[in-house]
Amino acid sequence: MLELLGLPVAASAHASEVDHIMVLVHWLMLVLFVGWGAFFVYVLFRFRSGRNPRASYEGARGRFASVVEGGVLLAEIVLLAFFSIPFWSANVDAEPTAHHGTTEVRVVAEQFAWNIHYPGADGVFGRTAITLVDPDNPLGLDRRDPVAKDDITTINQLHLPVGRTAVIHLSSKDVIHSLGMPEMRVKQDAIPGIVQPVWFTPTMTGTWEIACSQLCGLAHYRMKATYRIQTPEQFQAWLDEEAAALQPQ
Ligand SMILES: [Cu+2]
Repeated sequence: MLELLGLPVAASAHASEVDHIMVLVHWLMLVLFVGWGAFFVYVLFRFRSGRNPRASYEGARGRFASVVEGGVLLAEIVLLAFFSIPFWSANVDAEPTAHHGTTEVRVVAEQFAWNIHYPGADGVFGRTAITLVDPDNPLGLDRRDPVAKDDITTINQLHLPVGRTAVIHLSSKDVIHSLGMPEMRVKQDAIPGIVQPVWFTPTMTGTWEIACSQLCGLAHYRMKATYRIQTPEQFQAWLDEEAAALQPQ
């Protein structure tokens, strides 16, 4: 079943669990589709006008329909209670489980780009202010703030190391966007006024695309970024390179 769904590669620690739930939901949908489809064809034949010239005002008799409905309800309750809710509480609601520490990064969505903000060597995000936002400084980062001096910012380029839990502090400057990272099995709305943590642990290196997953305006179609999962050494080398580029010439 998993192959039939044509899902992208599963490249994060929780991905196989998401896929498992998706497979279960699709099995239920398949059973319902075939079952209800067969019932529909049966009804078309059984209650054809040739045999039933007058409409019945009593409707269906017998308890078959309620038993089937009860079975569908039960299957849905099992999916929710034993799969979806436990998954959500362990992978979304819980504190991030740090695998070899965490990589903290801010992602600020705007029409129509993804602004990425790393805290730099000191591990502390510098101050940002809406009054400092301009085309050269889309994050509004205050470089006069001592802890902001080493901060690294990029546009539409997210780098993360493999095997380490990534915590993305996601927000938006204007309208609702959505951070979609299919290979990580991550999708989270970016909502103005809310900083939403998103966390996951990449398990595979590769280069993929972040696509905005909420229709956010006329140029929504081109609101995409590249995310690159690298070995810790490659990631550190990239950070060093970016940090070196920050030094005044
Ligand atoms: Cu968008």
